[in-house]
Amino acid sequence: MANSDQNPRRFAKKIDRLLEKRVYRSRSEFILDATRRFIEKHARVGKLFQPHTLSFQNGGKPLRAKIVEKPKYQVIGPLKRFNQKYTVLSRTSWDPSFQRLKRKYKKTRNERIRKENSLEDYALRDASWYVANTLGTFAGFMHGNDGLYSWKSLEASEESLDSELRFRKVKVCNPAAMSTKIKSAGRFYGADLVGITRLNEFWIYSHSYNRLTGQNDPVRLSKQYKFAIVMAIEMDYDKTATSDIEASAATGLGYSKMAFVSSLLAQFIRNLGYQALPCGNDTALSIPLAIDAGLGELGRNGLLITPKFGPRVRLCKVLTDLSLKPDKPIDFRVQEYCEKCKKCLENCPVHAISEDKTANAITMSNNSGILKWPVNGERCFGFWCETGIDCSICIKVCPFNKKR
Ligand code: B12
Ligand code: SF4
Ligand code: SF4
Repeated sequence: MANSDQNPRRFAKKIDRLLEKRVYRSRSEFILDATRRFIEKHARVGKLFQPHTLSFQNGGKPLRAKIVEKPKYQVIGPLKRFNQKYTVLSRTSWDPSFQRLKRKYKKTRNERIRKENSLEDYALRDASWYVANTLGTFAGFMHGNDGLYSWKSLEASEESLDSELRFRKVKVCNPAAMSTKIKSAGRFYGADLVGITRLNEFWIYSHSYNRLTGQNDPVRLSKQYKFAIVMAIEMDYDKTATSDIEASAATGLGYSKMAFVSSLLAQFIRNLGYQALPCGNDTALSIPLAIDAGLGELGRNGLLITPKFGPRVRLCKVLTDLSLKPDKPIDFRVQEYCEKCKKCLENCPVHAISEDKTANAITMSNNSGILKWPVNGERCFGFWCETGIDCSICIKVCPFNKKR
């Protein structure tokens, strides 16, 4: 906090003046806001992230996260919104070339259960996906706006003693203070990192795809949804390090937590009188939203790299019309580090990760217009089907993936 705030009497008077002016409604609101400003100030000079980045030496200098005005990715253009129908996962339900792979996946999985005696591992793994696969509509792998990801509250207000709450809309005089509250609620519900960005419409899917019905409807979001609250959920370090059935259990638990955390945060916002759309993998591209919200940078492995957990996180988001103060992107020299490192490229068993950057799509499942190391999702998914389990090698081997 500023020097003048270090004298307790002057600090108390300052709060009183601000309360009189109605800048803040309570002392705790002021303190929360001052804490937020303190964190921002120190993150800007690179102090806060130092413990997590110290071990990454670049010519002897420790890498530090700086807050920057613009995200570090390069838009070459033209940008076009991506149709969810063309993701590898959607293609498993309509593209004939994926049918053999799907059969292979099931066969290998059954064989592994029989021959490797891995029934218990798969049992643990499948159970960790339970919330995602039932209440979370496959964690929004398909369409959104369903189950826990419903865009309206599922609570029957007439049955709730607390329903009065819904008739009072909270006035937002200070979007920064509201952002602090939203972030602290997100963490309270279980998110490990929370960031806020203005919603860039290019990251919204042009069409959603329902893998059960084959429906491919345009995504038409009202302009009122100006902000995305992006949340990262850490996945278990030791389980991810197996990069096998146990790693998939960590992934599944992440998916179940996504449905839980995003639906609770959306309900909190609705209780304040605003609209909130909880999203898993549906509706929008999570990685560019997370980068815009200051959670990290894009790595060569095609994943969001965070200063605290590296790429070992799952992402979900809540889109809202609540007035918030967006965060700024960060730079901790991931792109520069990836130029030399190449560990993900060297360890990917099917060479799905690229040597060179391009802004062109390398398969029908890539978007174009952004300069990045493209990932061949067809090869990646093909490997999962060969092994009967999804893969996490490019998370495991990344030097930014550190045990806390
Ligand atoms: C479909 C999908 C896949 C497909 C591949 C993508 C494809 N081509 O279809 C398959 C099933 C193979 C897959 C694999 C994996 N996935 Co995946 N996947 C998705 C999903 C559901 C949709 C992404 C999409 O639409 N891709 C199609 C086009 C856009 O792909 P693309 O052009 O190659 O672009 C990729 C990146 O460059 C980036 N991106 C896209 N546009 C832009 C724009 C800018 C400016 C930037 C900077 C980046 C960026 O996002 C895309 C991610 O696939 C997202 C969730 C979501 N809604 O974002 C999770 C997601 C990206 N996957 C995730 C993960 C972790 C994985 C795996 C490690 C598997 C695992 N163990 O969980 C591997 C890693 C593969 C890799 N190295 O990229 C996480 C990433 C978390 C993180 N730290 O970033 C996400 C966000 C899911 C989640 N809930 O957390 N995935
Ligand atoms: S998840 Fe595995 S197969 Fe897919 S890109 Fe990463 S290392 Fe390669
Ligand atoms: S393994 Fe190396 S090259 Fe790949 S994303 Fe991590 S730091 Fe970048």
